[in-house]
Amino acid sequence: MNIDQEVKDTLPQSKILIVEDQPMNVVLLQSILSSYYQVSAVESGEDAINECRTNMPDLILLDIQLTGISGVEVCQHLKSDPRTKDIPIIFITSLQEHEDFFWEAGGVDFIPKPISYKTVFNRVKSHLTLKLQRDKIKALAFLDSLTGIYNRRYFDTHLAQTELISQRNDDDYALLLIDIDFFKQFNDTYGHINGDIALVKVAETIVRTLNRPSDFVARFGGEEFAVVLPSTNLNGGKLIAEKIIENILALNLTHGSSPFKRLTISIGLTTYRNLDNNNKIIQQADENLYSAKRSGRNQVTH
Ligand code: GH3
Ligand code: MG
Ligand code: MG
Ligand code: MG
Ligand code: MG
Repeated sequence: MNIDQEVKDTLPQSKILIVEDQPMNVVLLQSILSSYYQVSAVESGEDAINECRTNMPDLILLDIQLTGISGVEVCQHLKSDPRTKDIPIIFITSLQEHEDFFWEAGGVDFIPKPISYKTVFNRVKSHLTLKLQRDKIKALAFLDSLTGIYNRRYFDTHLAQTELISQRNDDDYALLLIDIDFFKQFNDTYGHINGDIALVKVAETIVRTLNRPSDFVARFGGEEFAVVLPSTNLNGGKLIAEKIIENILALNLTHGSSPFKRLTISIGLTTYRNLDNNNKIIQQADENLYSAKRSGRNQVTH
C-alpha cells in the first residue's frame, strides 16, 4: 500500500485548522494537506479560538507571529480550556523565534519556515495518528459497552469540569438523575436480554431528547442515567426532564407488572444554585430522585 492510500485509509475525515496570516503559506499548506484531510484556514488567533468552539479540529497548524494575539497566546488559551486542551497544536515558526516559548505553551511539535512538503506531511500524519489512537483508548475507557453512551468514570470528570466552568462564568447548571421504575420486575418478567434492549432504548431516547451540543448524558449505574445541562436553571431542567419522561412513555414498552403498564422513569432534578444543606449536586439529585419514587414514580422532583 502506498503512503497516500495509507493516510486516506487510517485518518479519513480528520479536520485540520490552519492559523496563518500569510496567504502564500496558507495556499502551500492547503496544497499539501487538502487531498487527505478536511482543511480550513483562518488568519487570526481570535478567529482560531472561535473556530475551535464551533468546529472542533483534530489538529491545528499555528503560526507564531500573527496580527492581534500571538500564536503562543492562542495555544495557551486552547490548552487552558478543557474542551480544547487535547487538540494537538503544531507551531509554524521562522528560525528567529525562541523554541522554549512554544514547548512551554503546550505545542506538540513545530514546522520551520520555509515550509517543506515532507516535513508538513509527515509531522501531521504522526500527530494525527497519535490523536486517533488516544481517541480510541478514551472510547474504550470512557464509553459504556451496552448503550454506547459515556460511562460513570467519564461522567465524574465531566461533572467536575462543568462545575468549574459554571463557577468561572458565574453560571448555573442542571443535573438530572434518571432511574427506570420497577426494572427488577421488568427483568423478572421479560428476561435479562429484553432488559438490556430496554436500557439501550432508554439511552437512545434520552440522547434524542437533548438538544444542545453541550448537553451530556452518561450511564450512571445499572438502570440509572445522569444528564448534565450547562447554563440551565431549574425551569429549563424541568422542561427537559418532562420531555424525557414523555418520550419514554411514548416508547410504549409493555411492562405488565407496573401500575403504568408500560416502562416509565423517575427523575431527580437539581441545579448548582439549588443545593440544600451543603449537599453535593449528586447527593441532592439522588435525594430528589428518592422523593420522585416515593411520590409515585413516572415523574420529576426537584
Ligand atoms: P424502582 O422503581 O424503585 O427503581 O425499582 P427497581 O426495580 O427499578 O429498582 P432496583 O434497584 O430494585 O432494581 C434495579 C434493577 O435493574 C435490578 C437489576 O436486575 C436491573 N439491572 C441493572 N443493570 C442492568 C443491566 O445491565 N441489564 C439488565 N437487564 N438489568 C439491569
Ligand atoms: Mg505570521
Ligand atoms: Mg436504581
Ligand atoms: Mg429502578
Ligand atoms: Mg429541593
